[in-house]
Amino acid sequence: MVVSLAPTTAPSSARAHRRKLGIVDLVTKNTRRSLYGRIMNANFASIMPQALAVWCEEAGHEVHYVCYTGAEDLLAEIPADVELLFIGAFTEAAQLAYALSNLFRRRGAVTVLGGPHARCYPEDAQRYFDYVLGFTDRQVLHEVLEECAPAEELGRTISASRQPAELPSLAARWKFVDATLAKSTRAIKIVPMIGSLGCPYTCSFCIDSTVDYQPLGFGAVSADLAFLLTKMRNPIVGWHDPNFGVRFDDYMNAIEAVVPPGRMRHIAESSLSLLSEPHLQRLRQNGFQALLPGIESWFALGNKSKTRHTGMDKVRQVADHVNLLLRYVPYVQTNFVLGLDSDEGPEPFELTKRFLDLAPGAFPAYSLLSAFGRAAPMNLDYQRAGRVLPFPFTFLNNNHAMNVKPAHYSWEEFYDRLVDLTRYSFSWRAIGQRLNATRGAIPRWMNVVRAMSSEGWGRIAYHSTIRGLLDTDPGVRGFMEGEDDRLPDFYQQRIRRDLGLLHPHLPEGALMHDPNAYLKSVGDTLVTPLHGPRRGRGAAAAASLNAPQPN
Ligand code: B12
Ligand code: SF4
Repeated sequence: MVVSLAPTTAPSSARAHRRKLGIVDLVTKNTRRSLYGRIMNANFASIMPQALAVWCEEAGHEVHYVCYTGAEDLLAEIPADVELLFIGAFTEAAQLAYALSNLFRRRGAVTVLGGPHARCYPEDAQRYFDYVLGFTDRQVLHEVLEECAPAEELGRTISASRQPAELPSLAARWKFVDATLAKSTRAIKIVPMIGSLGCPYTCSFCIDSTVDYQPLGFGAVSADLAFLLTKMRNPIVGWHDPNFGVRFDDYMNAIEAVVPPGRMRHIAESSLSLLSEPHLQRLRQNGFQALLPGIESWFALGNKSKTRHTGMDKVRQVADHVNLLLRYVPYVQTNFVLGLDSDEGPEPFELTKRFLDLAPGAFPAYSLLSAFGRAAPMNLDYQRAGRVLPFPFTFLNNNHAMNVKPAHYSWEEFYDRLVDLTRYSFSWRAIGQRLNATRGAIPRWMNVVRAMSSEGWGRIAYHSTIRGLLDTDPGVRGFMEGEDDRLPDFYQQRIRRDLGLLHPHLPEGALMHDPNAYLKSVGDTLVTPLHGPRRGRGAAAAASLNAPQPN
């Protein structure tokens, strides 16, 4: 990570008043941690809450930082008398964030939301927070720290005009990183790092398609890595760059300048188009242990896999490429999006099964097509067509609900095929084949644990439940068809269970949201909602893509 900042002068009012601040990074939305969650949640900590903690301390404030992994008692860890509470949340943790905000506002605190949920749903979040931050730099933060005023009605939304030019160094963040890693198992401790923001490409489904690419300084990357070697023996670095591998040579030079061979391991999300054999050779030399390329679809997004092929031709080409990756890197996760408008009938699902047969060593991660508010320009099309369903935020994590009505599937057909594919992917046979095709103790063990945990068997059970409810619960069917906006009991109970003791603090109205707020904010109108599936794979449909996992 990034340029070290010269010690800053605290703004005058901050010097005059040392505030007591809470900073919470909500990595999960509930206390029920699967086996995989127990091993991995602390490894998914975000960088920005740590950066804010550094900036706030540099400005002279007292900071209480908590990375919530599901094991902590949040109310015990955040002092009851904080003056300002910052919460970083993905959309799946929005309702937990709203409940916390409500509770702390009642105690007299001013609350601030940042992170993916704030960027995607600011209109909703400002009803429950005093401040909702988009791009956040030191200046935006100081504005909040100075003003620190409770909202009269709607919270104030503030965003810098662009991503910050610099972030605190790893050395400055270290005490927060260290406190979080103390919560993870000894075998896997992943240090969150970032070397660039934004992306030079413009895939219209992606949150970064409109954000300029900006390296944060390769000298700073080297400095961070050199620092890390003084702290851990054989560290694992998890790169959070939206698109790792742009400026590939600069990155590799920055690593090679300070990291002796064999001293560090890395994990990165990158597209197949960037993973040529010469690049893979260099990644291996530099200790890259896990790569997470996005394949997304057999009928669209060929540019990400560097192929013009579609269908079975693409399956063969991508499987060959993924097998090549596995010769250089022990762990590969392939990301797919299910339910895209370019998909129709059994073929996309059957092709994915053929891919699993041809590249058995890769761990498949499936995301259900999701439109996260204003994450991507493409979401306007879904809203305009009346296809976005008001599933509560807590279900919007690419798995617990698909909030876009599929273009070419009935829900029954979609869920039948989804359950079938998930069963195929995490059957004993597939687990055994994956084990045989993977090298190294940790990658092999990870693949088995993930398959048997919430990521595999847990998904089979969950999707099968939804499929059953489509037959037996008219409320669920009506909701998913967009004919009834009353939230079915099944979902209400899960929210109650997810929020646990905080459920009574969920503010009135915060269970549901307006799924078309983005469209309304641009002054556009809704086209008549669709009932039932549409047929035919048209050009417009093929263009309507929203891939929840870039790269
Ligand atoms: C790296 C990454 C991950 C990493 C690290 C996650 C983490 N905890 O940070 C991993 C692989 C673990 C991950 C997992 C998931 N991810 Co992810 N991930 C990303 C990715 C590629 C980059 C995000 C990033 O760190 N950018 C760099 C930071 C510095 O920039 P930024 O996020 O824009 O943040 C700015 C502001 O938002 C603000 N800010 C950020 N945090 C905070 C906090 C506070 C308190 C404040 C005040 C401000 C603030 O300041 C920053 C500077 O301006 C994005 C896609 C993208 N291209 O952005 C998806 C993305 C964030 N992920 C997404 C999703 C859905 C997931 C998963 C649910 C997927 C899944 N099913 O497992 C999980 C959830 C994990 C979790 N709950 O922690 C969605 C989020 C959508 C949403 N609204 O929730 C995104 C946007 C991808 C998409 N679909 O478009 N992810
Ligand atoms: S999907 Fe990947 S390549 Fe496309 S804009 Fe987003 S980060 Fe860039």
